[in-house]
Amino acid sequence: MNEHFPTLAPQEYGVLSAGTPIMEKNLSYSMWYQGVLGLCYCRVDWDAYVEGTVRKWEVLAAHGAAGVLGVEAAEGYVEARAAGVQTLRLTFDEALDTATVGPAAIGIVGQTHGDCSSLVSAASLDGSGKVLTVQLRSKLEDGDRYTVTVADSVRTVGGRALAGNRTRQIGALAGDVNRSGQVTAGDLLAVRARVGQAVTASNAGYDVDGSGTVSGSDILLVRHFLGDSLP
Ligand SMILES: [Ca+2]
Ligand SMILES: [Ca+2]
Repeated sequence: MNEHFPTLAPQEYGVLSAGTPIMEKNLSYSMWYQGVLGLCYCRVDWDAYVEGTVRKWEVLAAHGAAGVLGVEAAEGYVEARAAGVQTLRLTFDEALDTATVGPAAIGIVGQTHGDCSSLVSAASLDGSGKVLTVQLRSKLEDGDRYTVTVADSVRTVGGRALAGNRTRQIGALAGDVNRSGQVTAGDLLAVRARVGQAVTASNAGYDVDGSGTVSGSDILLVRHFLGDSLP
């Protein structure tokens, strides 16, 4: 950048000061800084546009006749369904290079259970190349917080490294439907308030037993987990 916008040495500043009216001098400096700032903004916007990032993390589980439903997992999400965390779906904003994607591309480390990456049995892209489904041999042990990481070896179809955050912290605590980190009476009440609702992706977390309906069975199951908590 200095090649195109050389920093003025003090003596050059003096020459400019001596030969230029004060208003004009201030204007020239203002335009210089605006130009540099403009270039910085262009660079930031360009990166956000061209580099692949994970746009959505979801945990999938079966819900009877309602089918397999994904619940979006924001940072710190807690999976409350008894099926636990066994299938993840990551949506990217760019198609990934299939050759760089596989079970080894996903790392999972539990706060108390340590490295669980060997549980990943498959990581496969859909036809668009943007949706990655991660399958585990068995669900993650209940009662722990896990950090899921997409390896930095994953590349987009264009050969670029991923940008942005490649990790997500996900807790596994059956019955913690309000994601407080503990299974309490509050979770029982939250399920009770939804009894009878048709199960969709927006309320699937309350169908704790995965039956496809929110019912008294889910309340009983949450009661079974009362007192459980995350580390
Ligand atoms: Ca709770
Ligand atoms: Ca149910």
